[in-house]
Amino acid sequence: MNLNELKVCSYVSENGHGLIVEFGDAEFLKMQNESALYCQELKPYIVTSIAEDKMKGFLSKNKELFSEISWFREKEKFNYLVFKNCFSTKNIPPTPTNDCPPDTILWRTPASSLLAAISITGHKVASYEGEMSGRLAHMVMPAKNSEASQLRSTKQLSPHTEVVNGQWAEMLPQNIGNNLISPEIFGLCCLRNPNGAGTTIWYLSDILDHLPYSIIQQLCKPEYSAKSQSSFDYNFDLENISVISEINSKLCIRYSSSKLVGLTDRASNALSELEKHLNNPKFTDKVVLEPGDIFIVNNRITLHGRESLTHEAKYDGTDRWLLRMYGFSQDAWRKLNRNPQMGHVAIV
Ligand SMILES: O=C(O)CCC(=O)C(=O)O
Ligand SMILES: [Fe+2]
Repeated sequence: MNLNELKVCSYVSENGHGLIVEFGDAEFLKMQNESALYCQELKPYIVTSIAEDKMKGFLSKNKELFSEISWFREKEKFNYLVFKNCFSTKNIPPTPTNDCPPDTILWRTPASSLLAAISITGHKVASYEGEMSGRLAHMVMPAKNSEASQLRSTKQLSPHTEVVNGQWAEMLPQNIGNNLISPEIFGLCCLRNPNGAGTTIWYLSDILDHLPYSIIQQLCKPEYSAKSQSSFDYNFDLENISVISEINSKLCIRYSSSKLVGLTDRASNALSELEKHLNNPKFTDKVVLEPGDIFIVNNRITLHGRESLTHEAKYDGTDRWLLRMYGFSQDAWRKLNRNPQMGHVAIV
C-alpha cells in the first residue's frame, strides 16, 4: 500500500450527534515494532506520540476534518466521534476472561490507535490508582473472576457518565491535592463484538429540551452526592454537588442511576423525573461498535450505557471485547495529583 494514497472519508451520523471518520486501509497504523519496545502501560506518552504522528499524517491532509476532530469537545457540535477501520483486526488474540490484559503484545496496536485518537482530540490519557490497580487500558468484556464481576461485566448498563464522583476540573484551583477529577472524554476501542451488542447513549441536549425548567433548575442545585463506580477499588464520596452545571457558559452533566443520590426530597424528585426521561426509548440512542472501531465520547454532554451481554457471554475467547481509556483536558491533567514514577496514574 502506498500510504500517501490512504483514503479517509467522513460523514455525520444519521442522528446528527456523531462524526464518523473512516480509514480506507486499516494497516496504516503499523505499531508492531514500537509495541515490542514500548508498553503503553509503562510509557503511554511515548507510544501516544508515535501513534499520533502516524494518524495525524493522514488526517491533517483534510484540514477541515482535522480541525473538526481536534476541536471536538470544545465546539460541542458532536457528542461523539467514531473512527472506523482504525486498526487491523487480523491478529486479535482471544478475548480475556478475567480483568487482566492478555499475555501477548498483539492487543497493543488497537490500544495505540485508541491513544492516538484521544490525543488528536487534544486530551491526555490518564488512569486512577484506585481503579483496576491504575491500569491505563481497562478491559471491557464478560469476566468470570468472581460472581460479582461476572454480573457486573455482563448486565445491562444503565445511563451514566464516567467517574460520576469526580470534580469538574475548571471548578478547582491549581494544586488541589487529593481530589478526584473526572475525565472530559473517554474512548472505547472495539476488538470484537460478535452479536452486535450496542453501546447506548443519551444526550444532554434532549434532557434540556424535554424536562420542565423547574426540574433543570433543581438539578443545578448542589443537593446531590455521588459514590465511586463499581470498577473502583475504594469508595470516594463527593458531597453537595449538582447534576447539571454551567461552566464557562456551557452546560454539563454528571449522572449515574445507582451512584448519584439526592440529599433533599426535591433533589430526589428531580432525579426521578430525569430517570423517567432516560427510560423513554424515544430518547435512547445506540452505537453498535464493530471490530476496528474507536468511539470517543464527550463525557460532559453525553450519558452512556450498554445492552445486556448476559445471554451471549461464553467465556471461550470469542466474547465481545472493548478497551476503555480516559482523556483529560490539559487543565484537568495538570491538576491531577499524579504518581511521580508513573506520570499517567492519578493518585487519589
Ligand atoms: O460496553 C460498553 O459498550 C460500554 C461499557 C461502559 O460503559 C464502560 O466501560 O464504561
Ligand atoms: Fe461506562
